[in-house]
Amino acid sequence: MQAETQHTRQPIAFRTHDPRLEPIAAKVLAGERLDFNDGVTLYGSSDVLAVGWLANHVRERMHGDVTYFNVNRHINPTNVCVANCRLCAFGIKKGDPDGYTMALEEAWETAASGYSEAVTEFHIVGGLHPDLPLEYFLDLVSGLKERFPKVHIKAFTMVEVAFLARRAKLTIEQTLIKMRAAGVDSMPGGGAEIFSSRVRSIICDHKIDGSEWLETARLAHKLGFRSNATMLYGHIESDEDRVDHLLKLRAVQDETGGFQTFIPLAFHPENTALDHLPVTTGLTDIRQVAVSRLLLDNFAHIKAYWQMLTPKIGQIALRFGADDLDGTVVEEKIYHDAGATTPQGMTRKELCRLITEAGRVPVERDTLYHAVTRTEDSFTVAV
Ligand code: V47
Repeated sequence: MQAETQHTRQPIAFRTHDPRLEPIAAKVLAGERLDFNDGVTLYGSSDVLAVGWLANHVRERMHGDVTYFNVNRHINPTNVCVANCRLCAFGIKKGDPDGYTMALEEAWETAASGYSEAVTEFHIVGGLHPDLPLEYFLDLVSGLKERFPKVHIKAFTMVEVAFLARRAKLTIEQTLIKMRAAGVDSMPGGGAEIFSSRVRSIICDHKIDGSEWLETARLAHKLGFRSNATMLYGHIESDEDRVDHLLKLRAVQDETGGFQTFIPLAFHPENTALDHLPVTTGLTDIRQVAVSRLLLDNFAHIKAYWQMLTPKIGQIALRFGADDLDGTVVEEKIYHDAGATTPQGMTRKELCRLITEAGRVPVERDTLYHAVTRTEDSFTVAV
């Protein structure tokens, strides 16, 4: 399979009390692709440990014990947003006193604060601001590149790219080319939510639809950008919607190979219009990581985003299919506005302890998964 590198492990027999998992296990052990029905069965199985065992088998086949992490900093230049998505606690309408928009100098200063650990990546996403022109975002990025030339800039979701293109009356390609010229190196995976139009029309009807998200990703990959992909789960979607989402991503990946990492995102209902919904449970989160690893056979990496999962569940996810624990982050807003009680950031030392105590080997990476070697406050990247 495209993304796999082989690691040798002692064979251990697969065991389950759910006979429906037997044929799926046979496929997984033979390195065969799973289909839609297999995905639904994995979500519905009563034997979540067996599902996890299979995902762990694939994860170890691909990465052995290696677990990646990176030192990044999130920057959210504005929370003002024209969309009014029910899923979101971050976006604020223009004119609301809780809205903020950083002046460029302020955004650059934000980037500089918390820079002491030699950040290798800026992760930049924000609201769909009704007035900020594309040039603001291009200047933001080029100013960051000027000040921090070694830092990889992972910026703007497919939703933001499509919005900025429309506002600037440019095509998606023209917009992406301008972004690249300004210094955008790759793109984060947000805004994918769930591709099902039924669900999308309820949780985020103001966003581009699923096929536009996928098409924007496709165009970005064809221009040479790598990007991530996400899925928001744990709200009103069905198991079939989740499988459909994963298989649509897998199909684009077959075509472009441009996705690096998949990040399942658990819905946090607090302070959203869907606050009557319960939060996901630990086993739902863990199963989601495992099913993602099993269905996305052409994605090299599955990320456990500890900010959303909590550090404890994030650590357990490392034995259920995840090979990446994101990240040091520093000041996360989107989940914390939606009630996340996890710390805003984590040091490299803390991340390494979580990984080591999970029986894994921590490897610091840059955004493109090159190993990073550190000396005090600087770093080199093995390309
Ligand atoms: O697109 C918004 C989600 C995403 C809520 O690419 C919510 O490396 C839960 O995409 N509850 C932004 N989720 C975060 C994101 C991300 C995070 C970490 C790494 C990467 C990467 C990408 O957060 C949004 C949306 O799907 N979101 N509101 C909420 N109330």
